[in-house]
Order: sequence, then structure tokens, then C-alpha cells
Amino acid sequence: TPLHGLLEALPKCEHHLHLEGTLSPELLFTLAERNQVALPADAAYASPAALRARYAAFTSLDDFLGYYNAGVVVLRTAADFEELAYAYLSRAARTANVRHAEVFFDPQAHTARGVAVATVVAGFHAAARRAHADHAVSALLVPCLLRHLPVDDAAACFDAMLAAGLFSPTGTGTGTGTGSPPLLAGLGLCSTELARPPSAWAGIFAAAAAQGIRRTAHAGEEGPAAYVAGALDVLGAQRIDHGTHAADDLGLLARLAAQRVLVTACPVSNVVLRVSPSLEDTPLRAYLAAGVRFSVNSDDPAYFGDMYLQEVFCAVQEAFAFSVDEWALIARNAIEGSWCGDERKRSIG
Ligand code: ES4
Ligand code: ZN
Repeated sequence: TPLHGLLEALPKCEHHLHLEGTLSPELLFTLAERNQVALPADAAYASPAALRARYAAFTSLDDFLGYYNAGVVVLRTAADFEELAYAYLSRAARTANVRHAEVFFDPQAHTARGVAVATVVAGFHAAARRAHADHAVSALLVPCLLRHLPVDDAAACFDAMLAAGLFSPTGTGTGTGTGSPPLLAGLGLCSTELARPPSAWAGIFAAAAAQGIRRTAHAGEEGPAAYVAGALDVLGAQRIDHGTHAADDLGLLARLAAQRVLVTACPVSNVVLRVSPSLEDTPLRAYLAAGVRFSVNSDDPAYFGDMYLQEVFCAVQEAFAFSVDEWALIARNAIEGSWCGDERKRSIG
């Protein structure tokens, strides 16, 4: 790839990475054995190689989510969560020069199986401290509420995290992963999107806003541009995850630009899950033209052909042939749109 060296050296921030989406088929089988968890009685789970082959054939977001949600059940102990997150953070730092990562996880996917949020967060926090010490990468955690479960379940999950004092008041996070808890940097919303308009989660997001908690939401992945507008209007989202279909509405792009909303684009994910026919069809050029700030992200790399951030950047460059100045702008916007403090931003680049 032309610019390969520059792309590798570029200091990066990743804002859209589900830690459960970094669970490789090999680690999935290892943890299933270690924790004595039964895998689905499905030919796809015959071996790690068979599972990999099935992952190469996703037909939609929901097809993918079935495997993603089946995989998480092997994660049980704080050590499991630490191993998962440390592997991601160290790889991101080493192979893509990721300096700062704001990573998602799905608390309800674990509490539903009797694993306490405190266990999950303790493992992730240990990984963040270790990765910061070993690789100078900072990490912030963002729990995502799950749209495929009842709203009441999400509300109970949010209330429990709030009561446990896990959220970091806006602006006080060091972003180094070295501080003691509280350490959740914001609230997110993910999982299936069609037929789940943002309005149902308005009450929870209003409660988060009242607590000074930052908000982001997956919107416009399979859902229409109206769901992106809804995430801004009804949820008060300060960031938009994916946002792909926002590009269907030029007025909405102008609004995203005017409000300086960061869109966390996941172009490879969009192609794998058939949101976009090809990388060239993802709206990155439309965002640049409209002045919409975006970061480039990997989403669920273990499920999407092991395309971690460096591989995603190279694939984007093959598709779009961005200039050095365009890459500098993309990298700058990613730093400025991060939720770490100004001091940390200055030390990134
Ligand atoms: C996700 Cl690609 C994607 N979309 C929505 N929710 C998700 N959770 C994990 N990956
Ligand atoms: Zn996502």
C-alpha cells in the first residue's frame, strides 16, 4: 500500500471496538474447555477452523450477532476478561500504534449468566493498567446497553452500574487506565437495530445525562438516517457509532458537522455485514466533503477476518487513496473527539 509506512506510524485512537468482538475462535475453544462451558451443538462449532469458515459468511448484522452472543458465554472469570482485553490492547499498540482506545463491552451479556459487572470491569481494568505499563496505550471503558433485550433489563443494568459508582464523572478520567475506579467513561447502546428505534431508551439516556455521563449510540448501521437523528434528538448522543446511513440525508450530515459530532466509522464491518456493498461505498468521502468528523475503527475484528486497526487503515487506503493531509485530518479529529482529558490528548500527538 502506498503510504503504508505513514499509516503504520500515525498515532491512532480507536473508539469503536467491542472487547467481546476480539474473542478469536481459538481463545473461544480454550476458554470453553477451561471453564467447562458447552458450545452449541452446531456443525459451525466442530473446530476453531470450522468456526472461522462460518464467520467468513455472515449475511447480516443479526446473523453475526447470533455467533457473537453465542461466543461470550465462555467468558467467566476476571482473568478471562483480562486476557481478552490485554491481547487486544497490546496488539493494537504494537501493530497499529494505537495510543488511546475507548472500548465497548456488553455488561448484560455477562450478568445474564451470573457474572457480576464488577468481575468484568475488574478484569478489563487490570488489562488496561498492564497494557499502559507495557505499551503506553491508554484505555477507557464504555458499557453498551443491548437493544435485543427488554428496556427494563437495560434500565436495571444502568442503575446497578450507577449505584456501584462505576461511572467516571465527565472530565475527571485520566485516560491512562492507571487510576483507581470509577472508570466507565460513558454509556453506549448496541446490538440489533431494525425495529428498535432509539425512543425506547430515551429515559435511560436522560438519566445518564442528568448524572453528567457521556452518551453514544450505534445508529444508522442497518437502521435509516432517521435513527441517527433520533439518537441525537431523543438520546442526546454526543457521538454516533457507525452512522453509515446518515449519508443518505445531506441535511443530517450538515447537522453532524455543525454539532461537531464524532462518527465512529467501521468500514470493514459495514462490508462484512452487508451494510455497504464495498469499502468504496462506505461514506468516508461524503463525511470529508461535508466536514463531518470521524474516526476509523475495527468493531469486532476477531469476527471480521482478523482485520484489526492497521489492516482496516490499509484497506481504507486501498479503497480511497486518501492524501497525507486527509489522513492527518482524520487522525487529528480522532484525537480531538476522544473522551480522555486534554493533557492526554496533547501527549498522543
Ligand atoms: C456490533 Cl457490528 C455491531 N453492531 C451492533 N452491535 C454490535 N455489538 C457488537 N458488534
Ligand atoms: Zn459496534
